[in-house]
Amino acid sequence: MVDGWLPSHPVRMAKWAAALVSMFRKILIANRGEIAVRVIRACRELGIQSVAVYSDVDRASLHVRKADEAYPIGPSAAAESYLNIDKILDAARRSGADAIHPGYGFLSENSRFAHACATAGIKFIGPTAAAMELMGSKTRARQHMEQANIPFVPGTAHGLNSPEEAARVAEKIGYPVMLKAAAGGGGKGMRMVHGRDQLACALESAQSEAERAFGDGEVYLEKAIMNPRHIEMQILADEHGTTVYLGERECSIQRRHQKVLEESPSPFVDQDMRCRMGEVAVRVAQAAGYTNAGTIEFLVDQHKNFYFLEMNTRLQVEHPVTELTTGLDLVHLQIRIAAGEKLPFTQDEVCLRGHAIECRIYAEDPDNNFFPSPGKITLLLAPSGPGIRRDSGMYEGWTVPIEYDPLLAKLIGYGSDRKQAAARLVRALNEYFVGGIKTNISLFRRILNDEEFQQGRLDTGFLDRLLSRTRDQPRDDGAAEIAAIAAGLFSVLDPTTVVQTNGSFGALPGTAAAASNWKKTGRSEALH
Ligand code: MV4
Repeated sequence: MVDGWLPSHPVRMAKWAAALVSMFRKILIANRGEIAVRVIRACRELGIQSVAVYSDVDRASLHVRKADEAYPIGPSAAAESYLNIDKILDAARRSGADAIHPGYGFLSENSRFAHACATAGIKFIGPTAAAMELMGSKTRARQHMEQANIPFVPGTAHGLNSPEEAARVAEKIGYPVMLKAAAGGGGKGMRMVHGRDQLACALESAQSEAERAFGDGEVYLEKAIMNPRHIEMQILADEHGTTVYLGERECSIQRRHQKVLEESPSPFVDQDMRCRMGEVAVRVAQAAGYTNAGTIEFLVDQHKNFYFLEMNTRLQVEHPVTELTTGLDLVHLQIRIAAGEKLPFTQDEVCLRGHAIECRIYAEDPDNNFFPSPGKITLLLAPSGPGIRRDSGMYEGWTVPIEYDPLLAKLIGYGSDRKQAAARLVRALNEYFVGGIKTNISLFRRILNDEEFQQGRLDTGFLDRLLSRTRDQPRDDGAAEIAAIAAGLFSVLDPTTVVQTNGSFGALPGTAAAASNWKKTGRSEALH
């Protein structure tokens, strides 16, 4: 019953075990890929039956194979399957599931879904529909938090009605300012404005972009923080009024608002700052009446000032780095909280140990502007070993579909300090081989070898700077690459054939013959 290396008190553990009587019998996972597999694993460990749902193109996906049962929910288009509330609730009813875990993405932050689950008498493993709705609007959340002494970026807590109003506020707080969609997130409807002359035009385009993207054109204004860091705080809240924070995650390494590498702890955050950020995060969650796992995002400036940005009302992709540094299992705890249990530890008992770094392995081509690279995985050599965790949704022979997010797997390095975590990660990345499709694995070697990264000098511009540095370097004419391909081909071709074609490439006596047949076959497979 121990969830990690928290001190285990006999009395508390006995209560914990007794509470299991009211635990769910069967959980439906309304998701796919690595996160569905992650939740299935937690269910299995807790003795709970798991139910997968799948779209047409996902019928042979890993989550379908790993779950106890699986239900088809329709065509490949997400809108007709993973985003279809009726179909998912229908599968839940047919399977007799008493709870639904939404994972991340898809319906995970849809308050109508949470509401529909409650109406159907199925427990949604996450916050209430009301808490999700409050956090869905940045301006509403901001108004709601005004009493709770939360540090916000200076700006407005309501939508702008005119360019004149925007200009008055901008004049007061000083340019540059940021225009943001109230319903936004992910940078949609966001504009940086450097002066009065750009303001009216930017406001109009931000409003129409927000209207198109979210069906809500409300746009508000904040002072722009230059070269900020993105640091977020994990919280857990039970349904009995206890909220704790579990340390931060440094998420500044992003490309086009897509996180690429995350770590915990942040190299920028000291114990005092962590404590202050954690207390703010707990206040935000409590002011929202929040329950279950959640994340408070902060923008952090160069002077270590931090500002509440938004709250993510779901389990996040990068939750493993927090699991490794706290020793807690966040999915176990989500399920137990949803089942009505009290948190089995206090804030004082949470102890952070070591360092964890996560790489998001995507099916995309780093040499072609990170374009998606779907297709069949012909060969898969997966790393493991000391300090390595791999959460993966792929297997050899599986075809990566084009229809969904291209996240294939997460590779997490853990060590007693940042240097050891990074070294283990580099070692594991070099062991990783995914044949048949392109992946971004090579990008992580570049990041981890970068001097600024190694010094922990990160901000949200880090990755763009790294990528433009290498892009500007003169490329060779391809001769080295051609030579490498030729060498690879010759090394796996039958030496007798090679001699017939060109005697000069004949194998030296004893070397080719001595080479292991296993090695040869492996290389040959990899070249297909
Ligand atoms: C900002 C900002 C600077 N100043 N707000 C981008 C996504 C959205 N959730 C918040 N974002 C930002 N808000 C102020 N007042 C800079 C960003 C930003 C950013 C934030 C987090 C991670 C990556 C980012 C990349 C570009 C801009």
